[in-house]
Amino acid sequence: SEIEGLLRRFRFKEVLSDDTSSKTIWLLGAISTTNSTSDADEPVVAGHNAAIVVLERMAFSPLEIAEADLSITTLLDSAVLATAERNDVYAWATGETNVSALKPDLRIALTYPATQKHIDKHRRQLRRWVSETPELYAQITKPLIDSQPASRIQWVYNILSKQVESEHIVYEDPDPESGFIIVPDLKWDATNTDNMYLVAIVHRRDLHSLRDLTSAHLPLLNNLRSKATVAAQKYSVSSDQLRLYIHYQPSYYHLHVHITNVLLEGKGMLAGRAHLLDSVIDNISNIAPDYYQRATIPYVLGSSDELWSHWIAHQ
Ligand code: M7G
Repeated sequence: SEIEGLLRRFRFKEVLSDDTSSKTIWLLGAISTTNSTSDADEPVVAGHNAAIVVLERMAFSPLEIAEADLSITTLLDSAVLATAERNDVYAWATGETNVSALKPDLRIALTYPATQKHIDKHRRQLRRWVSETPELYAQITKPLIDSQPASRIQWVYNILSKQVESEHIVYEDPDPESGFIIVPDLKWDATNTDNMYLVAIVHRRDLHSLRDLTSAHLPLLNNLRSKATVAAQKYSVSSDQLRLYIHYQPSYYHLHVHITNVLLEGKGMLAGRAHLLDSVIDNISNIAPDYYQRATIPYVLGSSDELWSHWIAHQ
């Protein structure tokens, strides 16, 4: 096959990244345009001979699940129950099963020729925590938000002006002050309600992030809280099955709220980025009307985030 031919000519250069939770590794290498073996040291050139190979261990297939009893038998036969441990009622070990040899258990994906963008996207990022005080917000973050070109959130304006995605609107409150539009998020196929993922985009254009919210916006936030419930009912997801949160930092600086089924779990809900809407409302209502102007907010930055270099430059 074509992919096989390309993979045979792949010369490994480096591991770009690996992820233990998805059991995936990303490899960078070169696929030479000639067939000779003498060019083993040929440099990897983005957009030319560069190739990214992704290896992913596959989930248990329906067949393997059906044959799970067989897996246990072969596991015991292979007598590789190494590193067995026991603690109270809990016991664990590692082993090998050859049931999987009957069917593919590895997925290979290839990007070739890979551009520099492809390579950067998959290269492991450095990550670090920053602790954003109101002063650091004013010095570092706010200038960057203010300098964002409007084109970054053109897609938001397209939704609000109903030029795009209007046929998918799940709920709209047209009030210019306390209104918003709720649409299925890009990440959701809008079919499986277990993964329900909606996004509420507010009509007013002066709220960029969590930092801008004060008690003046409680009517908007409370309105959104209750109408999100109405929107989710269209997918038979009830009020107590919803996870509503605001990202800080968000990718787009126009206030929006993530509305998801509580069954859905993912990176977008990690501590340090997702701020629950209910807590936001409570902090503003019951702790201080200017809570988010006074709070120190910690978050994680990745080295490819635009803010990263601004924090480094500040030190
Ligand atoms: P965010 O908190 O700014 O950043 O959320 P994140 O993308 O890093 O989570 C923006 C949300 O809007 C995300 O959940 C995106 O999947 C979603 N989104 C982005 N775009 C460009 C679109 C779009 O064009 N349409 C819809 N419906 N959702 C989008």
